Formats: sequence, C-alpha cells, structure tokens
Amino acid sequence: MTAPNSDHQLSDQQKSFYAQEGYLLGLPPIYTREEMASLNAELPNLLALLEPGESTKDIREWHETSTYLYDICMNPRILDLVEGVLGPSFYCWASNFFIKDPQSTSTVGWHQDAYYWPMAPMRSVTVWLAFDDVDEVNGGMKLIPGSHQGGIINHRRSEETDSVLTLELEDGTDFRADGAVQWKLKAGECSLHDDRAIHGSPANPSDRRRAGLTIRYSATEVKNDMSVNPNFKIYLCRGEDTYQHNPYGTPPTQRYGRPDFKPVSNEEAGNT
Ligand SMILES: O=C(O)CCC(=O)C(=O)O
Repeated sequence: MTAPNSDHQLSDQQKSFYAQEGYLLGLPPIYTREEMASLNAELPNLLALLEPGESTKDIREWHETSTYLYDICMNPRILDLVEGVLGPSFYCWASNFFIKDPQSTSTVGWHQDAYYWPMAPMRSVTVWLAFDDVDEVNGGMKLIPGSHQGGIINHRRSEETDSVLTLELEDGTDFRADGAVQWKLKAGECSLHDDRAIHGSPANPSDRRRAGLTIRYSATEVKNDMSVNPNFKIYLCRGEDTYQHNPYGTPPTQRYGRPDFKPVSNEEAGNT
C-alpha cells in the first residue's frame, strides 16, 4: 500500500473505489468558503461576455482565454486528484458551466460523456467543481455506480424534454436509475467521474442556485478526432506528452475573455 503524501493525492482505497464504481465523492475541499465566495464574486465578469441569446451553457472552453478559469483548471489540488485516476501524464481540454438558477426547469438527461466525445481510448475524467452547495433539493447530479463498466449505450434524441443535452438514455429501457447516487457537495468541493458513467440531473425547483464547473482531463494517449471537434485544444497538466496526438492551446493572459470559435451544437462539436 502506498500512503498519499498530500491531502489531495488519492489513497489506494479511493483509486480502487473509482475503478469499481466510476466516481469519487467525499474528497477534501479544493477551495475554502472564502475563496469560493471570491470566485463567485468574479463570475459576473464572465457572464457579461455572453452575447444576446446565449446562456451560461455557452461558457465552453473559456479557460483558453480567461486566466480566471485556466487557474482553476490548473489548480494543483485538482491535478493531484486527477493524477490519482489518470496516472502521471494528462491534459485538460474542456471546461463548461452547468448553472441552474432558482426555479429552473432545465435538466441534464441521463447520458454517458464518452458517447458524445470523438476521443479514443476512453480514458477521461470530469471534475465537477461546486460553486454553490449542491444536493437533492436544488437539482444536484446523480450517477449510476458501476455503469462505466457496462459499455457505451446508443443514446436517443430528446427533443421533448427540458434537457440541455440533445441525446440521452432512458431509465428502465437502457438502464435502471433506482440505484443512482445523489451528489451532495459544499461550495468549493468537487467530485470525479468516469467518461463512461451514466449520469444526469433533474430540474431545480428550489430557491437556491445550483452552479458547477465541469473540467475535463484525459490521459495523453487519448486522441481527439479533429474532423468532428475541430476546436479541440489541449493544455498539458502533468508529465510528458510522448504521443503528440493533439494540438496545443496557448495559455490565456487576460483575466476574462471568450474564444472566437462557436460550436454549432453539442453533437456537432462532440461536447456535452
Ligand atoms: O451538472 C450536471 O447536472 C451534469 C453535468 C454533466 O453532465 C457532466 O459533468 O458531464
């Protein structure tokens, strides 16, 4: 057994739980409440860059142009956690807000991230960083433990729902949702989940906002299909990139900025 030498290095027990169940909760906080309050106080500067007709879901890959987000993605406490599941060499390639305002009817349909992403092999992890306290009352995420071991299921089109995703899985037909784990996080805490794990979230009928930032990391062996997601750029976080499969982005220099590309749709961009 190897003992972790920092708060955020995963123990052998946490690594085997992740391998078995496809997620990790109960991790030490990334940010204190005060730090999180100050990050939240900055958020309006980013929201101010949204154009008419856009929503917070359009804040996608803005870590490429905002040190505000890039610094979060490169936080060594987060990288220690990610290294525990991906190994020593990995990169960051995506960040995206999932914000449900109070009384929002918006949902996230059940899905597997890997179904959307034109990337192989499937060795990616999502960090879901809570900007608010998140639980069953304000539309917190749910995940089916062990579902990452069942293979990738064909997703259906979901035009009749309030889901922010266009393709989803159906409870009872494609899988059973009754064993789902409920996400409960305090602001400043995060979770990890496997790119094949089935997850989603209901509406937020409460008076509390539910905001989280997803950050996606992949092992350097993972190659993106540029013909499907031509905007793809990587930022090496740890180790060495001996594969050189993917194009590199340039780290941002300004605090807030937006990239000059616009994905046409989630499906076409290969994003969730
Ligand atoms: O924030 C949510 O409710 C869902 C997030 C999600 O689907 C993801 O992290 O892939």
